[in-house]
Amino acid sequence: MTAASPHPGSGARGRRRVVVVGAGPAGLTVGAVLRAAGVDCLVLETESREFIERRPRAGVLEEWAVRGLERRGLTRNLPARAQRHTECEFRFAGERHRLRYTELTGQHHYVYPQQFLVTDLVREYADVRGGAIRFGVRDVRLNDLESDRPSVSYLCPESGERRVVECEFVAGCDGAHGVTRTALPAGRAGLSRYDYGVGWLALLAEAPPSCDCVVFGMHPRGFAGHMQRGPDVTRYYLQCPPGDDPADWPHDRVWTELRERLGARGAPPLREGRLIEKRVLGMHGYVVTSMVSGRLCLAGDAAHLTAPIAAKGMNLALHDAFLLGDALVARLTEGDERGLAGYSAACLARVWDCQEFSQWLSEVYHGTASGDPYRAGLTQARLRRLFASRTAATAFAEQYLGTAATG
Ligand code: RFL
Repeated sequence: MTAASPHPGSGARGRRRVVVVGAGPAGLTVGAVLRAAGVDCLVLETESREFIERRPRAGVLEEWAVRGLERRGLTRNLPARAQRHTECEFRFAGERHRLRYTELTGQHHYVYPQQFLVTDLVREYADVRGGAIRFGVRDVRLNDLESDRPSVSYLCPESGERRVVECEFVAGCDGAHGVTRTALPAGRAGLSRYDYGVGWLALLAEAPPSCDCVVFGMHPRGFAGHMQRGPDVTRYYLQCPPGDDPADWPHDRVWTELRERLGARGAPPLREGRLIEKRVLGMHGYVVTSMVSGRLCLAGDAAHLTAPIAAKGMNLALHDAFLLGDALVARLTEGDERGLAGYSAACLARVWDCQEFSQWLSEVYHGTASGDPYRAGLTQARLRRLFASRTAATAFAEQYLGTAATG
């Protein structure tokens, strides 16, 4: 990506102070913060506006993240549309166990589907704050990132012409499959990876929730999860072999398996519905060990991925975006370098905290079905401790709510 011949066939050239690559929660939040401070920027996105406003993914927002959005004037619709969650339920050995995390910590979760948040952020960035955004761009390339005049180029969707945008900073917010991470110079930015060795069949059902809270089912046949997304849509997860084909999971097999794994004494029956999304996620994580190189700053999934085990990815993306947006504003309006200098370390403290919690929780979810009696024994010990010790339950609650993390 940092080739010597920067923009072959270059056409029109332009100039902005910041180019943000990617219009997900991270990129749009950075853009909205920049626009609120009057900083000129451009957001580039490969998909269409309609597509990103409908793409279902995450749904759980931590309270500190909502407060952060609120402080930046980014919660126009959220208070009216988000649900407030105060407890979750673990089901194992045929019994239900409630963990009342709000009672323990005073903090709660919000359930607000990612596509609602993205819709709000696009509107705020582009329509309200007048931010420039190009949808449907192709072949985004980054150049001269180590100089003080970096540039980003892309193919214009209408004309097919290459446009070049010179800038002062590039915010790499293009998710797990984007191009900005690959622009980090080899050898300088370390990448560490972890593979959980399991897959999750991620499902969206056109059905009301089957319980009033998030449910985690630990079963000898594998983990199963239930998460509300709205009055008529519910997300379910089923542990499966990594690389399984979603086509091997027809409607009846899915619901039989969910009933089995989420079954417990006194549990309300599952409310079945048409499956509108069915995809297998390989459960893995990675962390880029410096999120800044020259004039490129990464944020969100572009810099780190946490498997959706603990529902952390969107929250981490927002945490990065708050810090990056504020740091860029300080640098570009007052010449204050301190935010950018500490940016990577401040983000990574929270990122590693979430990686560690995901590992711990993964063993709780997956040990029972591992076929290894030692791992199954560890799972049982962790679950017993959670419900025998208020201190252990509070420590879990703090990590689940993201209040234990520093930064
Ligand atoms: P995104 O949301 O992937 O946005 C990146 C954007 O960049 C675009 N793009 C490019 N644009 C320009 N040039 C390129 N070369 C580009 N390549 C890509 C993409 O089209 C996209 O619009 O990254 P961001 O902003 O860092 O946000 C991260 C979150 O989306 C992610 O962490 C969460 O969805 C993870 N996640 C969850 N996180 C939570 O906090 N709570 C949850 O409950 C939760 N559930 C989930 C999840 C992720 C899931 N999947 C699909 C992996 C459930 C699932 C099923």
